[in-house]
Amino acid sequence: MESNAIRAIDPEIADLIAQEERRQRDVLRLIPSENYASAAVMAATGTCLTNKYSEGYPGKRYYQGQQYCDAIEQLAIDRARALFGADHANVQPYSGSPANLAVYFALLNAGDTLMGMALPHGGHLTHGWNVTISGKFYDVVQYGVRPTDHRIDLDQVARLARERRPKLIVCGASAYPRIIDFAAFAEIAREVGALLLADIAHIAGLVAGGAHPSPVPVADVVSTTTHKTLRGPRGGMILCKAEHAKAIDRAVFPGLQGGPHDHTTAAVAVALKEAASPDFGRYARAVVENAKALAERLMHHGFELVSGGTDNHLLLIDLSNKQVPGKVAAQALERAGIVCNANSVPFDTRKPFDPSGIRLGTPAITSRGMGIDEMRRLGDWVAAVVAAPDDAALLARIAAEVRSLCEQFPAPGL
Ligand code: DSN
Repeated sequence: MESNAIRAIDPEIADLIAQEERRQRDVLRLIPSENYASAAVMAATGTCLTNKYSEGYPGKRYYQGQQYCDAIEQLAIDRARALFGADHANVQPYSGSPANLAVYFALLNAGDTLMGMALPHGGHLTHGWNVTISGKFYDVVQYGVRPTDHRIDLDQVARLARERRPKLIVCGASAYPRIIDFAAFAEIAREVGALLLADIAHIAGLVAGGAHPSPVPVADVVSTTTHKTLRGPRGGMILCKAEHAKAIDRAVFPGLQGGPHDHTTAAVAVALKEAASPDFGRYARAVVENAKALAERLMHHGFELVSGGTDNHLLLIDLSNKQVPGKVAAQALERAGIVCNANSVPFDTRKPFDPSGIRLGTPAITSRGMGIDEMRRLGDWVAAVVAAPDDAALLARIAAEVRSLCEQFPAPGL
């Protein structure tokens, strides 16, 4: 939906946006952390709210002129609490990484012990990985998956927790295709006197739509982004038990951030309203059904899936048996109109920038209305590309077929 206002001032940027829009229409977008926000969500981000400063919280602001921003933020908070059944919601984090940092700032002191899932096993940078502030400011202990079945090793989690007595345990992942047993994490946290943070950035939409168990009843704090399976604008959110509300709010503002992005807050409110509809529950279930169908088709073609399949929105494929590095596969797939990302697999022997795997997800293509038949076609295309990543004619033919499939399933919001 091109804006004439942008073209009038800056045709160069208008052209680039138009080309990106065409790209999003014409390709199969399989990066599991991406989606298509609705036209309503995108429209809310492009409003006059971008002009306002609202440091503070509804009813307690530092600047005047807040009658509408207060109402907008309160609606977003109320909808987040209702959708997830949370005592308290903070909708101001700029995205997932600052949301997690705010949680650490609220609950930990520098040097305290933080336990999270290792990045190469599917965790996230902000869960204590050594190159990040979370890895540098805290005494980090990392758990991972079992070599035998690639499931989170809860025995290891319990053993490490007993040995190291972390103040905070983080569960949640960026590249883990299975259900996370939040209740088991909560039990371990309780046993060792730790607090539990569940980072549901990837699966928030599945949780909201009832397609993945919710951590809200058992975790002290839940963090998320708003733009992945939840299908909102780029943003973050923290849900927590009432007893942590003050500390979380203080850590977000003034602890870590300045004024909230009110245009994003409005778009978050819109997305939360959309996510509360029965349609969204159907969407969340379809995301998982599609991921399972794609997994089955790929396994039928001899692909090795980390953990042997999926329970959620993503698939992690180890391409070692195909003798094609992840990056080569991802680049060839993009030439065929199928966009994913190269990804490390657990116990990878290759480097993170040139890993053994690829990560595929179904949130965006499911938002286009694609279903089981399209997943089978997609699995066949992926197999053909990985079998012949240098065959330019084949890649061009598949790209044309992908474009014609995309025309049958219009991209929402574009
Ligand atoms: N970059 C996100 C992802 O792709 O999973 C996580 O922050």
